[in-house]
Amino acid sequence: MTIEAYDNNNIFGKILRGEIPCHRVYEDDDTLAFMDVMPQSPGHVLVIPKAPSRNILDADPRTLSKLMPVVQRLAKAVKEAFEADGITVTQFNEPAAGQTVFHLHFHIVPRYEGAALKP
Ligand code: DGP
Repeated sequence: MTIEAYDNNNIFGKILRGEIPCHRVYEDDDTLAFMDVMPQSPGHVLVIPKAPSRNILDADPRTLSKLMPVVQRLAKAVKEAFEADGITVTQFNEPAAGQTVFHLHFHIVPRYEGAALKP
């Protein structure tokens, strides 16, 4: 299977370059987190590496090693801030798996007992 090359023109690349706005909730040298514009639940956050990875299939393990502790930290913070009963962390790779923006990202989605996600 061949993975397409990273394309700088994806929307999260534009957010990283400051070409389009976002509601940022966390940033460090390697990572940016911001609110999803189409939240599946209030408090839906996206966490992305600053390194140019299309998805997890082409990501450098060093990129992932910096990203995952932030995903964990933000999952805990979002759970507390939104008083969620649980947190779903999802991540999609390639169109067949539901990826629509081709810069690696993790979804952090607050979940509540008995509540379905928005489609
Ligand atoms: P995925 O299917 O995993 O590739 O989801 C991409 C997510 O990105 C989706 O939940 C909507 C979100 N999204 C798309 N465009 C923008 C944008 O311009 N700003 C923000 N904050 N989120 C976006």
